Amino acid sequence: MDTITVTGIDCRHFINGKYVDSANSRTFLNTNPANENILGSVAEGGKEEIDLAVAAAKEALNGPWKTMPLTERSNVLRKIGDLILERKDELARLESLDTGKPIWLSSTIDIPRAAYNFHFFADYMTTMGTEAYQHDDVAINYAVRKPVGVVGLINPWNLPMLLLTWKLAPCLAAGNTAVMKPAEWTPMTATVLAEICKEAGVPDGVVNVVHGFGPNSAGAALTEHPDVDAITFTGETSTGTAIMKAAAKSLKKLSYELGGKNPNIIFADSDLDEVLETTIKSSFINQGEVCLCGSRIYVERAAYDEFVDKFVAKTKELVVGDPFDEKTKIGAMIGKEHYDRVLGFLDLAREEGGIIRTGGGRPDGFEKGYYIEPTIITGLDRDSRCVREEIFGPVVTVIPFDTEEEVLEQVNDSHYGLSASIWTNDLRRAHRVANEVEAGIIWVNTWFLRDLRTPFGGMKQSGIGREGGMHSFEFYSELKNICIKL
Ligand code: NAD
Ligand code: 6OD
Repeated sequence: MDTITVTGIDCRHFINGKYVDSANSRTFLNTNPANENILGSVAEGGKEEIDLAVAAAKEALNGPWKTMPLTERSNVLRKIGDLILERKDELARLESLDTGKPIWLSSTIDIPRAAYNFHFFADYMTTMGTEAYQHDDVAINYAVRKPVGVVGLINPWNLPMLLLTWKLAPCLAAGNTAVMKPAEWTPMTATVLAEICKEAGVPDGVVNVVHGFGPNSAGAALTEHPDVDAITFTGETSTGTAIMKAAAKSLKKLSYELGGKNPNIIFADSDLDEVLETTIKSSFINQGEVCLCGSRIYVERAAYDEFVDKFVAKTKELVVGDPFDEKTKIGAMIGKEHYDRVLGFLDLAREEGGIIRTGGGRPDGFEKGYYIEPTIITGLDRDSRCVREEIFGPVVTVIPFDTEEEVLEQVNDSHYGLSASIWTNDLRRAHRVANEVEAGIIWVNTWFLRDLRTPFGGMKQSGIGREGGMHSFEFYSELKNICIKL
């Protein structure tokens, strides 16, 4: 079969330490969203390949991985991080080819953070303790942490390597084995990651990759497999529902990082220059294809006109274009289907009476590629679909508010509850509002400032469970209580 040819990346499945073709030899095409050129073909996995990968992962649970001393396992994780950094330029290039994101972004955020995920958990895993209780001279109880077992990692396309490593590093730190199902649009860095794990000393069968689609394909086969003990999933809320149904048959442990419609709440007393600089990022970075992007912006009326004028002016300066051009701030959307969906929301905004203050469609000068201008919409009311639904593109709505109570009521009127940014110089108000906003992650006077020890995840339909530091360990391990009669 053909393999991805651009950089010689082999996009067959990686099972039990080896590249494997699909049993039926089926492949699917991988396209560069920036110019619509075909990059190569990828093996299309299904039930047979998932069966093979899960069997390898199950067997590896009782192999050398099980008995490897903690410090050695920690060193393996550290080495994975080192090897990611050694191949940083190559990985950044692959990530930008697959996703259409600007190369500056892959090389300064996606890939360094992927390495850091391993370096962080290499250290963190050595600090984890458990509890012990003595009951007079009668008994002593102590808890030991065991791996959950075979974990299925199902990944989206927006931050492919960053999010896959965010799952894989703690999964391995806790002694599990993994079957990874990368998003069908972004197969390349997952394959390289599996190779890197092998080179770093991860025994065969511990890390496996099966490429393919979601429903009726590799994703569904993984979620239905009776020997998969847990699924960690990042993606759309509706996919989360389908996975939960499938996983219910064998009562798998689930961790969900899902969609969001995150509010930015800007009070008039905040430092407008700082607000603007960060809001440009929180609105448009990665083409707005970050689950944490703030796409509903609420501005206190006293600052509204000034904010909108300056925000529009700064947004017009953003260069949209070739991801490999250093001037580019905004690259291409992931693919045609998503591009059409986002354009559909722009049409809807017009129909719903929205005023497009800048952007609003495809920029001039591109014959190929899925480019969309960064777009600011005002004049929409709270029931508009553009204000309520996740667009996952470079599109934000701006709405004025008069009181704290009013803005909180609007902000919380959503099925989503992933993150929020609050901008104010009043400490009491910052705390009061942060306390009331229904979201799992709240930033005050900043955005996407990450400390990997802290709980990460969403409320309501934005997620189930938390990851990060000990929260990741809670998910990727089982506590066993041992009671010894004295
Ligand atoms: P998606 O749900 O369409 O796909 C994600 C993954 O799930 C892919 O690998 C896909 O093949 C697989 N999949 C799809 N249907 C499946 C099924 N029935 N069974 C098993 N697997 C299945 O999501 P996407 O379009 O790749 O990503 C965008 C979405 O992800 C947005 O909603 C975004 O908000 C969300 N997201 C959330 C976070 C977070 O941390 N909360 C982070 C990144 C992205
Ligand atoms: O920073 C992280 O750990 C994380 N999970 C980011 C998610 C971004 C969503 O698109």
